[in-house]
Amino acid sequence: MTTFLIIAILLLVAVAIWQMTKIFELSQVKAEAAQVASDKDNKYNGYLMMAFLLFIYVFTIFNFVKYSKFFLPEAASEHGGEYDYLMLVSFGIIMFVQIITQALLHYYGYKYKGEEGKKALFFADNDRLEFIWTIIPVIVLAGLILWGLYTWTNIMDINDEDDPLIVELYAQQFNWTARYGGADNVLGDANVRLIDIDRANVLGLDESDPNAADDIIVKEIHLPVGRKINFKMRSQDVLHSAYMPHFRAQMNCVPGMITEFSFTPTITTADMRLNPDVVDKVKRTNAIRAERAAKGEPNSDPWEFDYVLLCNKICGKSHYNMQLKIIVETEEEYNAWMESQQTFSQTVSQTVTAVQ
Ligand SMILES: [Cu+2]
Repeated sequence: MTTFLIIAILLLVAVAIWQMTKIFELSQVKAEAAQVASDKDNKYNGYLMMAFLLFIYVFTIFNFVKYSKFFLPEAASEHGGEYDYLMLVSFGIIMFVQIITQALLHYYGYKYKGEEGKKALFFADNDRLEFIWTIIPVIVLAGLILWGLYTWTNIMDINDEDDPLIVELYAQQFNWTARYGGADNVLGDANVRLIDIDRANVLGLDESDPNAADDIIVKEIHLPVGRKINFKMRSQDVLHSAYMPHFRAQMNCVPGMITEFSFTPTITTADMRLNPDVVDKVKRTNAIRAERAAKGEPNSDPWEFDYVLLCNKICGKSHYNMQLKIIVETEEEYNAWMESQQTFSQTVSQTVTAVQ
């Protein structure tokens, strides 16, 4: 009710101001037609054009200075650098064109402002001009698209060369589960209809498939640095999207089919924590968290950087919180971690004994 009253009062005040301006305008009417813009009005608008141009430039620079700290740090995968470079060049071209065209647009608006006695020139068309402004974008865009397609094909060339590690990412509302192929690096068959929570078969592995027995199901992904990883994505319910921003990787997870993405991690978690951009981000975040802790608010524990797998497709109410930690480590550390994990057959037999 209070909100309604406030809105009503604001509306009435707005109407009153509008009416008062109208009265003021009417009282200013002189003998000559006040509706026709005078030289003074045109000059004023011309200056406003130039002021707006300045505003665009200052605002752009301000935003870059203030918000570029939110950019992702250096890419942590082999293809990531190429991807970032393509993005940087695309943005460079867009910025260059934007700066030039805005300057021309506003400057000509100012230069050719209306003046008493000045008549606009009628100009039907100009073949040379049309040719220039068609051919330049055609060449630039064709170059960008070809380069983009080349990069895309390179990134999406998923093959079994160089002995890749096979990792399954399983999406469901609202969490991720990962599965490794075990000693044979081959994932056992799985089907959503075989899911049996009571027997810890959370991913629906086919127990009759010998490849499934040594599979390892985990809630934290460990990746050996420098080894090619082939991810195979599945979804249990709706569309999800496996997004690993630090590795510049994203692929939709579609119910009923297996999608793939492949990359080679190049920077370990420990090394990434020393990256100046990451150090800076951790410092800023922990300053905010310390403030929260002082006020006794939640989410105030000190934060440490980790790679993450996120969901980048709005899949329901807890979509925002669908994430899994990724740890990139040396081959030895990875092997040691893998040794400490239980295989699918071990967890299933344990559950069966517990139930009995
Ligand atoms: Cu999701």
